[in-house]
Amino acid sequence: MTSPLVQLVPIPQRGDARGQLSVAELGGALPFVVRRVYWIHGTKPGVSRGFHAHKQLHQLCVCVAGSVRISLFDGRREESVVLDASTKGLLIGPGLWREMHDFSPDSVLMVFADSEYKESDYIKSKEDFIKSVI
Ligand code: T46
Repeated sequence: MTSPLVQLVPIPQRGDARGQLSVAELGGALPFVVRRVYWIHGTKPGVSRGFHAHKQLHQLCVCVAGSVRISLFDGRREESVVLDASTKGLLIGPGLWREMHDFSPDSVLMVFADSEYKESDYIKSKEDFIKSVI
């Protein structure tokens, strides 16, 4: 049986009368030590992003406001998921072509990564990616 490409992890939320607080911590929602955090916001209407894979990077994506659809492709299968709650984390490991579509105007996609930014870790050609995984 093949394992799903979309790996969702629940982000615990500690709500009280004041509102919500969500937490991603090592050993909880985060299976790796975080070395970088970035967030994608102010995405213009109709814009899609991504269109690359990573050689080694592991990431946890959480859409902390609004929504976005992320599609993952391993060279054979494609799966897609809508991130529309700050309680829904998506783990993306290496060897997956990722595309982000349908950003809502208010979306803030926060990404926790296990490595600093390295241009050399990107595979930006889909053809090269497919060759590397098949
Ligand atoms: C990913 C998806 C989910 C940096 O200087 N440092 C960084 O940490 C990042 C992530 C990007 N950049 C620079 C590189 C580009 O000049 O910011 C610019 C935009 O990055 P990029 O076009 O790679 O952004 P996306 O949204 O296509 O992809 C990003 C991540 O790069 C990627 O790792 O998995 O989000």
